[in-house]
Amino acid sequence: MTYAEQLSADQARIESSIAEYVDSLWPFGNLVESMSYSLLSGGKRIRPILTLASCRFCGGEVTKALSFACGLEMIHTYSLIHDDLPCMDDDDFRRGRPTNHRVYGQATAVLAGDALLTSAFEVLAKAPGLHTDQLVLAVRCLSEAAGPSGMVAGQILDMVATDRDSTFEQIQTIESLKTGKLIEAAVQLGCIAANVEGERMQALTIYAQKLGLAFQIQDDILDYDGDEAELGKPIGSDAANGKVTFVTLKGIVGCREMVRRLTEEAVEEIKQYEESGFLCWLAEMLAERKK
Ligand code: GRG
Repeated sequence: MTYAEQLSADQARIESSIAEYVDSLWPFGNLVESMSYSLLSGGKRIRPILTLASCRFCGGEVTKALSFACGLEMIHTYSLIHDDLPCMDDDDFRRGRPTNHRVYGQATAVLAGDALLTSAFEVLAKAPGLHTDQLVLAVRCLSEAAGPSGMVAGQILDMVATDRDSTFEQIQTIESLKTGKLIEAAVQLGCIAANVEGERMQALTIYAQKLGLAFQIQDDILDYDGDEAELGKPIGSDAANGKVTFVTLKGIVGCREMVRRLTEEAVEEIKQYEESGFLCWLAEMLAERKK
């Protein structure tokens, strides 16, 4: 199987597992419809793909990592729904479609996000085929990454960083929390599912830190000069909001260089391992992404 085929197969696994979970819910009002609208709307599934790939890299059975992967994607989806709300970024489009609150209204969008955040931990705690210790470790890993010392901390720092004098280090700190922590958790959840710690988990965590930063810089590049049709949302929102980004601090050429360097460093961290092929390929692919 080629790496591209493996990626498609894993994406299909994730889609059907998420769809199965949503189908199992009792459709109170339009809550489940609103959750499904954002959960099953063409996301790239990068984070759950990383979880499955890390589990494989550690010699684990990928089916054992599937619930962790889906729970993580639920957290990511909740964060996007809430981030798009009028009280936050006030965005009208995501993935080429109206944002959740534009379709279902703000109150339902808030509840859909809340429900996904809660469902994520339900799905983790019920992951089949794993020891209770692994389930507890996974819940701990994801709650630390998503909560007030992780993604939510990054979001509040981003909200208050209206200062046009923000430095590169300040922006890097915000992004490593807001975007980076879930990407780190993605690989760590794969290790936990495979019951592997130590050197491999450490190498994967550094790989994820580099990858996460490159991913965010690429996001800023795409907001500056991406293709709106391909991205599924208007570009230039950072500039319109007067946001300090990696592009305003380092310029487009500087940002492209940083993405290249960070990708090389990420690959360098894991390439000594025979099983690293897919993860190295994925890092290269993300550096070239257009959406
Ligand atoms: C509201 C608590 C709370 C947190 C929001 C992650 C986040 C924090 C906001 C998302 C805003 C944003 C555009 C961040 C930049 C990087 C990023 C996370 C992009 C979206 O992730 P992708 O590209 O999205 O993986 P898809 O659509 O593929 O799922």
